[in-house]
Amino acid sequence: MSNESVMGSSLGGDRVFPPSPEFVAQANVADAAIYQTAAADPEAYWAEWAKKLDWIEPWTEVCQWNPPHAKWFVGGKLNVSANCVDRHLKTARRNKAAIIFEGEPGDSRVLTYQDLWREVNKFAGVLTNLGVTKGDRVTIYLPMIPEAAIAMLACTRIGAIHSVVFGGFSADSLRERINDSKSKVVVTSSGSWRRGNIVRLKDTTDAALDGGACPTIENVVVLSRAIDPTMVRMVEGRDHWWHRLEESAPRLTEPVAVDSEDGLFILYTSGSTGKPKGIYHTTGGYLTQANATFQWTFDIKDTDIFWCTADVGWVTGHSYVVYGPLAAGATVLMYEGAPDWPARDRFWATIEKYGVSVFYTAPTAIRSFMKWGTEHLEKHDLSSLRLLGSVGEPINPEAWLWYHENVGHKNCPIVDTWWQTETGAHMITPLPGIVATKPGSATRPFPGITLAVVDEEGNPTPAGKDGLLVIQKPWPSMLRTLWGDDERYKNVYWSKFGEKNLYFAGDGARQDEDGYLWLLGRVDDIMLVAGHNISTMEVESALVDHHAVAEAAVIGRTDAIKGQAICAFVTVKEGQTADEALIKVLKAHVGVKLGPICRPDDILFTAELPKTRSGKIMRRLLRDIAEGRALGDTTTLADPSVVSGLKDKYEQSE
Ligand code: 6R9
Repeated sequence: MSNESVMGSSLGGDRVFPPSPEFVAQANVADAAIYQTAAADPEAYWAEWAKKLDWIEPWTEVCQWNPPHAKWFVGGKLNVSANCVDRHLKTARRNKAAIIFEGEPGDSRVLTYQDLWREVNKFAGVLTNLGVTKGDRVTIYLPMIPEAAIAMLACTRIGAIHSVVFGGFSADSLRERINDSKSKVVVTSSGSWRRGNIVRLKDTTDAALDGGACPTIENVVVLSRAIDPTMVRMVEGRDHWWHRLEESAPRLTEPVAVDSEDGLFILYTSGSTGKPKGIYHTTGGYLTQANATFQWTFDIKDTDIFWCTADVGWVTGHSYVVYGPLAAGATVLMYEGAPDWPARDRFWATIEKYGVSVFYTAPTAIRSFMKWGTEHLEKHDLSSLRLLGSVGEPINPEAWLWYHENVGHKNCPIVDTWWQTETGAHMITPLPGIVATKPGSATRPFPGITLAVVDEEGNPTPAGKDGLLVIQKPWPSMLRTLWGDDERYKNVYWSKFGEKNLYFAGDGARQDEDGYLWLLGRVDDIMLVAGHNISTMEVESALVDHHAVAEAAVIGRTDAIKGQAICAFVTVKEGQTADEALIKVLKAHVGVKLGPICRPDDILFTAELPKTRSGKIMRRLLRDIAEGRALGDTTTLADPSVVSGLKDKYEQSE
């Protein structure tokens, strides 16, 4: 990782986009001195943010750091649902929309803060009646509907720890997560809508539980959606309809006082090998940083309509659909279904329908929109938008510019936010009123975050050199451990640099002369070609830069001479011909953009790339294909047929 980057300004660092004077004039943060203030005393700075929450008992110490274990706001007591709901009722926000819901078939609902308060109270009563108490785990397996947020908040009201499992996961994945967390209750729905089809979540839940496969589960709560309730199998004594349970539940449940370091949630992330990691977050620090980053990164005002397209099954849905927006008293939009249903303009129609002002999505979605063409956007008035965000993967400069021009009509700042399930909230992102952006760079750490790019020994790398991203000081919303496996927690995140106590994020990065951070993807994805470190991300960006290319995934395959050879899997835009001539053109294009060393050795065209269900490209599987190995774990793939198809195609091309 210590080699000089061979790529110069290939990531697009040559263009700088300062915020407009109009944006600056209204920005929540307009004075760059905040960076120095926060850096001078991060604990004092975070304590100021924590004070913006309602505490039942004050903390006695801001941060206790016994590497690698941190405690924040030690001794403080609070309740998350009281912070996300009750406290807004005392203000003018009482009748403000908390959640605007758009169902895939076009059904729509608005819950004010008062409505949300009523629903959270009732469902907290349901959970209590089922015997759930403080510290118990509840698995939530729901689609993107308001009840997902209601169930999460109801858990927090009584101090239960939730484990949300993405509604697209299989019975096996659900079972593994229920058993690892030893949940008492599963909350699910009979069904949900996806691309005009009904997803039968209750059937999957049954498949996970049947035959006593989840011995800790005592009750299943089923919300009725999309399926005639008489057609849903209900197991006597175990399964109960949500609305029936509410009939006999108390209308009010007082929020319990929870210790700042009591558990808030577990969220499983799939490691590249082995069983999923149960990322464990606690209460006070998490809520503090979710609230802070939500308000500052997105420059949130009371008048904003905020739309984060992530599912609540991912951390982005936890922090920026539920906890950040509701702690801040904002209005958040939740959309149930697919971006291309009933047509490819659904997102733009939805932005127009509700007047969305801040829009937060992922590069994988942006690349699909690019592939589909701009005619879908042109049908809609997107002038309500004032800020755009990106999360999940490095955003290719080409995709950034497309987003800027076609969605942001060239006057919305773009916040490219780097963070992880483990970090709980944004760690690297521009503050849109004070940081000029560069397409492809997540810019600089959020105030109060101390991080660096280092070499294999943990020493900072000079500007322009590739290295490893590490976090140097504990931060409020950091994971506290891996659920039930503290040894693994220490090994995965803290062992690489030993005594230096640096959090190893697993991502490659580089800092430029201006101190801007460029994320290079997972370290496992960085190639070593003839002694040069080449980031898969940069070759992908060079390919996507060509007008014919929609998306690219690049991997290094073992090569006897060069160590690794560069192998690219490419999808083309609609109307482009994928042929031998284009392969030649693309190889030459990358050679010119990045230098001859970066020219792909092989290019294979494909209709789809293998992705995780949260939209990240699974390069590990592409390496398996290119190196002729049996495929590794494919359970987190969105569409397993994509890889098997690719494997056949690759073998034929050799
Ligand atoms: C929030 C989320 C974390 C990994 C992370 C990195 C990649 C996320 C990124 C980004 C470059 C960004 N990642 N945001 N890479 N620029 N803006 O996605 O959490 O699902 O745990 O994934 O995603 O590789 O390490 P999670």
